Amino acid sequence: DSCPSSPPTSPSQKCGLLNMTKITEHGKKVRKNWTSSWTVLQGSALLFTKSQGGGTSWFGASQSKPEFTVDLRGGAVEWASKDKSSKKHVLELKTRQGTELLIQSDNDGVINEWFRALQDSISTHAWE
Ligand code: I3S
Repeated sequence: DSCPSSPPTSPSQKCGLLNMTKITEHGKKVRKNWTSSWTVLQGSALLFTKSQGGGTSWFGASQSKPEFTVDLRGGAVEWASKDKSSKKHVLELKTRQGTELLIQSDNDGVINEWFRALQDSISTHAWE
C-alpha cells in the first residue's frame, strides 16, 4: 500500500522513507552523511531519491530523479554491528561494486520488512 504503482504480487517491489548514509564508496571509507531518502526497491535495483519537504508520496518521488542507485546483485545485507552506528534498527548493505551503506528506520517493523525484501531481492537475482 506504500507503493501504489507496483503490482501487489511482486515481492521485490517496495518503497518507503528511510534514513541512509554511505560509509564506503569504491572500497574507500567516506564520511557519514545521514539523509532521509524516499527509497524504492525495483527487482535488483535499489533507488534513493531526496525526499522533498517531508513529502512521502510516490507521486512526488516519481517526479524527482533518483539521486543514487545501488545494484543489489552479488551484494549482501546484514544487521549493522553496534560500532557502525549509535542508531537503532540499522542495516548494513554491501554491494559487489565496493559500496557500503547504512539504512535505518526508527520503526522496527519497517526496517524488518526492508531486511526481508532486500534479502529476497539479493537471493532472487543472485545468478544474473
Ligand atoms: O560513525 P561516526 O563517525 O560516529 O558517525 C557519526 C558522525 O557521522 C556524525 O557526524 P559528524 O561527526 O560528521 O558531524 C553524525 O551526525 C552521526 O549521526 C554519526 O553517527 P551515528 O551513530 O548516528 O551513525
